[in-house]
Amino acid sequence: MFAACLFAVSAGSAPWPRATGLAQPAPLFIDRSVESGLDFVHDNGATGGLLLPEVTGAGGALFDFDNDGDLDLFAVQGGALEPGPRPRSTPRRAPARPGSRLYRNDLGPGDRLPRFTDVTDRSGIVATGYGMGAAAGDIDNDGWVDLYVTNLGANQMLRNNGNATFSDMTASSGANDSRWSTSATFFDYDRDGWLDLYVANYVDFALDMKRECFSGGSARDYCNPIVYDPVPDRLFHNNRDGTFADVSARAGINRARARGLGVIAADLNEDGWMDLFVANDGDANQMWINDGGTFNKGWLKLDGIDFQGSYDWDWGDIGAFNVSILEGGLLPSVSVTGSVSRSACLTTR
Ligand SMILES: [Ca+2]
Ligand SMILES: [Ca+2]
Ligand SMILES: [Ca+2]
Ligand SMILES: [Ca+2]
Repeated sequence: MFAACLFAVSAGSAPWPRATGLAQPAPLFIDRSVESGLDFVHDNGATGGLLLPEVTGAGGALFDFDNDGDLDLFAVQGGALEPGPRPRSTPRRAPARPGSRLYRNDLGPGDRLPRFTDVTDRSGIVATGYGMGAAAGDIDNDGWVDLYVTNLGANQMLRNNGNATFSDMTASSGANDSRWSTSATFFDYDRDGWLDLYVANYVDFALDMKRECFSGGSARDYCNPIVYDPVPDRLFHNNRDGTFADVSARAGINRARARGLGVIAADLNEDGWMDLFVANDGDANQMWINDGGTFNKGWLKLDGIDFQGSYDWDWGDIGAFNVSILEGGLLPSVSVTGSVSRSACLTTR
């Protein structure tokens, strides 16, 4: 049975109470990026054209690419979408080097602060597309974690060679998707011991399709994504030989067309088959229950009311921008975060 909890905080309503005369607690987190060597600066490429991709990126991946026991970082970069002068305010600092970057974690014994070194060039990674996200997983079971990069345009499959270098096997793998992909996850949907790949796609967009949109005050503004048609997601089956097959139709995935922004995989109903939760932007989210290799919309019981797997809590165009699995309970929980003002959590019991 599923139970769910919802909470919403309006950013424009009552302010947080202010503590008076009390010692402020020490911060839980301190930004150590620069001193740890993480000099990455994301560039959304904004030139004043108000292009939708400028406000959708980007993510990254924490994974141990060199198998030394610490997490390294792949930071996904945007870049220029069209020529033109940049507004003075963006980016705050120009990226020192183009493209997505791989940082090796050089944390040593006794070190309290990680030290990251940009090893992109020596890794052979050339990821200069307009990036959105990345997924990490060992696609060939050789013990070295590989990487998949989602882009506005062609994606990339990067095989970890096990010697601190990567090979671009996008073409030979057959796991490309030239649409606007945002998020991806590796998971073994058919339980054959080989990681398969789910790619969440967003909207049908190209620079020659850009539209002018206006805010309520009639000033030009970024378009609501509903201006653009959604495109279906894609499921790739790992053929165990370095290639992948598009099984979206066979698995039932392409029955849905929605503006996907985030995807996670977990066995939500504890039947031994990995399920999916896809967070969409402005569209109903999707919970796909894996029925032995094909996917059906799942059901969620919310305060005694059953919701079908595609549900929308009437949040209008808030959508869901991030999903993550929390493993704290008896069963995985899914948290869906839409913005700083609205969020929801779904727990399974
Ligand atoms: Ca490492
Ligand atoms: Ca591998
Ligand atoms: Ca598999
Ligand atoms: Ca399941």
